[in-house]
Amino acid sequence: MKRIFLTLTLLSATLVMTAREHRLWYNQPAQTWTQALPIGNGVMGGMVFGTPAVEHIQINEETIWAGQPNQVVNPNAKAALPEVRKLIFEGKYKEAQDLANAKVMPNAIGQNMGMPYQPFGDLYIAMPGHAVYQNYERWLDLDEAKSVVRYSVDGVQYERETIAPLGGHQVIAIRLTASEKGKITFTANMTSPHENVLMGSEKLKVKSEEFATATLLGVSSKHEGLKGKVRFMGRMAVQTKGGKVSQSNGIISVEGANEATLYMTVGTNVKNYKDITGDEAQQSRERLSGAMALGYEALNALHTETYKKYYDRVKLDLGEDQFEKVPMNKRIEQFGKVTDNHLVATYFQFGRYLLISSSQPDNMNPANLQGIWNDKMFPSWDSKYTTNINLEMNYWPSEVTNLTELNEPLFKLIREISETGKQTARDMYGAEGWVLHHNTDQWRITGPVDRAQTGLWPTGSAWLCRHLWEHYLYTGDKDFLRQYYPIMLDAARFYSQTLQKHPTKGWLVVCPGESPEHGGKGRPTPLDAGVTMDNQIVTELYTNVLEAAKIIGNNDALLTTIAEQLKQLPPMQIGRWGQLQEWIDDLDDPKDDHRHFSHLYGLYPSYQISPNRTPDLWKAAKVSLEARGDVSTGWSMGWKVCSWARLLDGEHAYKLIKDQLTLTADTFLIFGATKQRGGTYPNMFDAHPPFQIDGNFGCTAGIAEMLMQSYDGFIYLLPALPAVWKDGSVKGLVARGGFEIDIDWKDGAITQAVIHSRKGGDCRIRCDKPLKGKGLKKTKEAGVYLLSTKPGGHYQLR
Ligand code: FUC
Repeated sequence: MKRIFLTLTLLSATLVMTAREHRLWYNQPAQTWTQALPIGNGVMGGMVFGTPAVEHIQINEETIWAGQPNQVVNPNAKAALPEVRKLIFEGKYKEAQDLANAKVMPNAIGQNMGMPYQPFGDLYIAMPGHAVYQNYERWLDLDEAKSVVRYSVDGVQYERETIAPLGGHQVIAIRLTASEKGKITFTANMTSPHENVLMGSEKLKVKSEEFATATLLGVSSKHEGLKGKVRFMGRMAVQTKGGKVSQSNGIISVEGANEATLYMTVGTNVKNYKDITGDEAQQSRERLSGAMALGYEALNALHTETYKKYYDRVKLDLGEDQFEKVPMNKRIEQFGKVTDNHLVATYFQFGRYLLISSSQPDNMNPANLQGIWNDKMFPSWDSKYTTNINLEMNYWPSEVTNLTELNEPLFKLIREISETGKQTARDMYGAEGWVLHHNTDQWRITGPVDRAQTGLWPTGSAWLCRHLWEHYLYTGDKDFLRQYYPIMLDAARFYSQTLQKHPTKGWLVVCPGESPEHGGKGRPTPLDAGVTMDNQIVTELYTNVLEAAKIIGNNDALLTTIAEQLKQLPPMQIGRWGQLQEWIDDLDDPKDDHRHFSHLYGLYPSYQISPNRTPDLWKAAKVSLEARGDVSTGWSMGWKVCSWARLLDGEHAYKLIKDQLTLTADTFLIFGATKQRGGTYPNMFDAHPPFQIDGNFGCTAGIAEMLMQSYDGFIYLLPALPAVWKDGSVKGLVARGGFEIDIDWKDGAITQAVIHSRKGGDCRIRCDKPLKGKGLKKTKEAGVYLLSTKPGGHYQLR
């Protein structure tokens, strides 16, 4: 009996281990970069093409950026800004814009506009005789975070497993196996698109064994007059079972091995945003030997364990996989026509996978505009950090989908720009505190870039501060709040000294500011004063600082000032067609379908607009969003999923998921010939177009928001469930207040919910359907229940 039980247990354990829940599966190699599959550990990123005859892995390392430590501030700005403000207040917007472009913007005096993130290069593995193959398949396994390629040649089955291991070893490892002994024969080499790279070779001692390594040394590019000074060294070596290994001219050859693992890494001289005195050769040696000393099995075990620690926290089941054998590109293509709920769950988990793979706690940089995956020397928008929505959107899923530690590189960036932003505040505005405009990069620039009409927007700093406060709300970590409070306070200090009294309205306003990146009807430029989004952002920062001060017991003199100023900030206004006004004047055009709908910042990510507290504004926000339309750029649609979820309209949110999961053809766009619309590439990357990762993250957060929301002191269970997700379950979403939420539902109604309380405390639950559970009390308000929890308590509701 005992033995039978043991066998059954082992069997079910094996079944659990082998059950594949989510993968991106294809039956052809990638022809293009947006068909290749991303792997990453936040430091190293790889795009695996899976071509049998010549495997191609495009390689990134997070610190390879053009240029060198750098700041951009126009010394004429301080003198010119009062005049720019005056012109705006006089309604001379065009003149204000011209003056700002001539005197305020750093590029007016030949300074650069921030540096691009650049690729390392490419790794190729050529296998002679593999041009003709059968039984081909490749996939990205989201449950185990690995890429697998499998095919056969002359009856021998070959397999390549590629990982970018988590757990502190910054390499990419490719294990090549075959169903027969002695069949692994290949040559491997690295190339780079950078100029004047040097190939080399070197012996590397790993434990007591010596390995031949091939190296590639390069330096990042000069850009907009700033010399490239990031030195990088790629390095690779191979471990084999059987066969012969040789190395010459940067090429590693393996002949007749039973099995081989190729390890590849990159070291750079970047120590931090202001120090590039590191030793790239030494770092590449250390990275490679550390991983090789462990060996593939141990490296992979550590990788899987580390990965699962994050990934397994949330499970989403929207139904069985009906299309397991349909390649992912086809599934995306047919999604608008057939119901494929499993695809939505996979897209959601892919978003979490991308954050785990591009934003690890000890990284130098947070996930950039493309995460860490970029094959272009000069990618769109430099693949840097756009802070008028894109960087923030990358981190929308981090708390709610239970990946809180992955915020760490974002918090590090905020710490660093709060240093560099002091100089910008002082030199540009003559103000204390710190400021960030609409872009930053590895060098943590904080001055305005591009044209005044997009770049002269000084509320990036305040927006980023909301991530600090929200982290506190989710975790209740007072030490964290104490550590970051000075940064929030100093961000507020900047506005406290730069807000202007509006000459006709009397309110205190940000000026110049703008509703990114467009102006109201009849305005020649976005440059303006007191736009709704700026008001909301400053309101939120001030409110959070005052709240935080109470929690940590701070009584800085500034608090009195900002409490006073808070009362003088412009309120949100409802305009002539019932819309939420985007600008201080009623300039909204009902035909405006601009991708940014910044005045709805107050609806999501913020919750200044809510159905319970501000029902009129909430209705007005709906009117605005309805008018904006659905189809747009990728990130805009991801944001709309979140926003429709906050408008408690699951059907409209789902419609946007369909719009987002529309296959984007991988063809060349002839400039001007095609109206750009967003969608999803065959590899599930979001298409702005081109690829921008924010859309993946925005939609992931939106899916979570459809299932559970938390603000106004409530936890909403299934607030925006579309009819098509009739039955399902979600486990491990996180609500503000530190509650972990599991929900099961059938026919659209909750069958069970479990609240796991991390810190104890009361929670109010809002749910349309009647709920019962131990300790759950009905309140006077219909559909609202009160639950008192203990730290570590689990509460089952039905
Ligand atoms: C903002 C957006 C663009 C793009 C860029 C990276 O400027 O308006 O659509 O996403 O960031």
